[in-house]
Amino acid sequence: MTKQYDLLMRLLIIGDSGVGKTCLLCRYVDGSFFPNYAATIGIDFKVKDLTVDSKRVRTQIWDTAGQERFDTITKQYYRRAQGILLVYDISNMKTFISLNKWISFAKQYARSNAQVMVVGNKTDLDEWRAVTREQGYRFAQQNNYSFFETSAYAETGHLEEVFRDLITRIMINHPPELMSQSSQDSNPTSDCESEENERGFSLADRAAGKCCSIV
Ligand SMILES: Nc1nc2c(ncn2[C@@H]2O[C@H](COP(=O)(O)OP(=O)(O)OP(=O)(O)O)[C@@H](O)[C@H]2O)c(=O)[nH]1
Ligand SMILES: [Mg+2]
Repeated sequence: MTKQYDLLMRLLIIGDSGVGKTCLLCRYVDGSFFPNYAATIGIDFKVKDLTVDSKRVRTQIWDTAGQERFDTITKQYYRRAQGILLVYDISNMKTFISLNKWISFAKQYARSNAQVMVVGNKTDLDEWRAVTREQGYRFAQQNNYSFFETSAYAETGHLEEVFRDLITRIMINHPPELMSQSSQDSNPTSDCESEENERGFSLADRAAGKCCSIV
């Protein structure tokens, strides 16, 4: 059978509950925004294919629950990720301070060469901004991570740019053989065992291996 892609990458989205991780994923993959808040239960993923530097890249993007009660489950997914998006809400200082906790998890459980990007979300709420762009940038720089501000709500949130930057960094820092196709990779739903997210992915998506949730 013809290979559908050259490289498979696993990206992980982490950060406090409510910062907009699921909305960022939906905006990036489906181009839509859900204003009604439904906390992620456990972990979900979506798949997006794109071409970067003439390589067909399949990204499996894992969306974790930010609520502390799911930490034990979500930590199990750090190891498989080549890239991590560390998200905070620019209108909520507490979520920015929490990045220290998420970084310590990433350092403890992720691969040492995982590429990390700090993402300040909800720039459309600039009126209520609590974390300056400079603070976000400096924090990322101190940790040697890249930095973006964006908005899942606004269509001009530059999400394509955010993900392309992360994918390019991964391609530079990871040996290609670690991201080539394997039988397990081609059937990501084999990782899934249990209930659907409260937000509810369709059965068709699930059957196509495009999403799932694990509690
Ligand atoms: N104004 C604005 N609201 C946003 C944005 N992104 C997300 N939200 C809202 O923030 C709330 C939380 O969004 P989610 O994406 O569910 O948050 P989460 O980080 O996935 O939360 P958990 O699943 O609990 O970890 C929802 O009410 C969203 O509508 C944004 O860019 N701008
Ligand atoms: Mg969520």
